[in-house]
Amino acid sequence: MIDGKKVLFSGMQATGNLTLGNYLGALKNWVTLSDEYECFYSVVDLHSITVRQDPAELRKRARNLLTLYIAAGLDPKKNCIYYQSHVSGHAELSWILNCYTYMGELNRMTQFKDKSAKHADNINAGLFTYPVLMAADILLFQADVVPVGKDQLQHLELTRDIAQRFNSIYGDVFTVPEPYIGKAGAKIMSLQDPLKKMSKSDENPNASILLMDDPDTIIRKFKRAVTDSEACICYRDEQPGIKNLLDIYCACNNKTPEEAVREFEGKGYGDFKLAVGESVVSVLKPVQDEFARLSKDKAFIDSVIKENADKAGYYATKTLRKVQKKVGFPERIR
Ligand code: ATP
Ligand code: LTN
Repeated sequence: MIDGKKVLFSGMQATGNLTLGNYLGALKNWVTLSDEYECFYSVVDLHSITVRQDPAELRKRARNLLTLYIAAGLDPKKNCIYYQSHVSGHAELSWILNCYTYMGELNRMTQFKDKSAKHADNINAGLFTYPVLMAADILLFQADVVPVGKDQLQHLELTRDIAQRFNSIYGDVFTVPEPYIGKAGAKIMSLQDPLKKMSKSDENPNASILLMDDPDTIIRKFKRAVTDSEACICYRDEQPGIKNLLDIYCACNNKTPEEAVREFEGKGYGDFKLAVGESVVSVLKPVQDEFARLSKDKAFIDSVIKENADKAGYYATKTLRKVQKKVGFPERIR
């Protein structure tokens, strides 16, 4: 608890261009939750180097991502928006938690299996222990709730296990966090293969809607979206392409699948795809405009970066000192 409010932590990697999946699955919920909780939203650049990055490009993407958090509607006065690499507590707690995590647990992580298959030439130890760093991110702020897409649930479960294990040895040190999965948009699928998640690292440009895509591109990608020959706008697993488009439509318009199905009764796929595309354009356009405006305001973004790193550092140090004491490190002499 901070000032009587429950704590929320979440983060995104500054790798690749953000997709509609990142927006509907995560960022949009962050904005909704930001009034209710004391929020920490990090650009998790320590995570990004688990796969090889171009340094200048990473720096640029990280700044763009931080700007995008604000453009999407997170007020930096109310929410702590900062770079993970500016708060050394993440790495320090991560080391400690490594010693309370089992190889067997990490071996089961599906994201590790997927990413090591994708980057077979660079299966580094960081990629393997990445879920421990994620646990450290969350536990460092004693977060009660962590809004993520469904693909991150396994990491959240591990975080809870680590916290409970630590607490059972040393007493109540960590808050055990709960995941928050939004009702709509928790798993947006590829427009070209609706059985695969929409991902920023997909090589097919038509598979993902990028947050910065212009309206024509968005509409064109939706027109080309893979569907089926059932000629029925129904919300069911047997029609994964249509189901995904309905999910996107619902997330953009805050509707339930039943409402959306009723709305499109008797309509053809062409009209439906156009309506989905237009909804996405109207959701993304204000974010894009605000991003363009904020990107020009260097002094403002710099001040956010500085102030919020200090604030995050304060809370991180509080937890870290407590943990260091519990495990038996000597007290600092001042
Ligand atoms: P990559 O595909 O390159 O591994 P990513 O698109 O999964 O990256 P992350 O930075 O790992 O991006 O994810 C940021 C947030 O967006 C996480 O909370 C994640 O759960 C969410 N997210 C990512 N893809 C989707 C998706 N297709 N649908 C819903 N949420 C998603
Ligand atoms: N692992 C996440 C990003 C991430 C995160 C976190 C999300 C890193 N640390 C803490 C929530 C809480 C990902 O790849 N999407």
